[in-house]
Amino acid sequence: MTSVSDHTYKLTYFNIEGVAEKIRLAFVLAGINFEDDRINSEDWAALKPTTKYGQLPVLTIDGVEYSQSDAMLRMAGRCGDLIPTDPLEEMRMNEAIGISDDLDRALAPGLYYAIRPTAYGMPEGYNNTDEGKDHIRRCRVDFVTNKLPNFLDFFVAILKSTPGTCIGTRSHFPRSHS
Ligand SMILES: N[C@@H](CCC(=O)N[C@@H](CS)C(=O)NCC(=O)O)C(=O)O
Repeated sequence: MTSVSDHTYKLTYFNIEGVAEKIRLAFVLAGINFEDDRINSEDWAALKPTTKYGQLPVLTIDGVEYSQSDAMLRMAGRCGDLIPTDPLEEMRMNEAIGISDDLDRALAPGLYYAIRPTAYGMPEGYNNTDEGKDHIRRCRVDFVTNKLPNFLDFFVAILKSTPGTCIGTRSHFPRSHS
């Protein structure tokens, strides 16, 4: 790939943070100009079948479409010199990303039972039943009471163990979750 500024970038995603915010932030940190293309759910129905995996985000570079948010994050990091060159520092960076992914997984049941119960083997409309509502409430209480405090402790420990930025002596990928 030639210089970052020789290319055009369009990041297409929903108008939420979700899995794209980390890429938006990495682009900003990397100094890469990009079109922040935010679509609404009405437009998504028509767009979905045209995407490679039926999912967003899609990153379009010079008219070519790429998928998978972590791939985009690492590309932005590589272009913006945000990835530590030292392999051990890079491993620490990936460790932090890994624990962030674990947080996503811990959050997911309380989110997806509510917005797409079929993704978790429940019938359509489960989220509107008394049983479903109680299930969602219990997942969320469990997340906030038991899981989130552990993750916050992990992140505090990571931040305390590093000077200033996050890993090593340089900035690294930001992670952001809705
Ligand atoms: N592993 C993929 C996951 C992408 C994903 O789950 N996208 C969701 C939004 S966060 C999506 O497109 N949902 C709409 C649908 O599946 O119809 C990534 O990180 O890019």
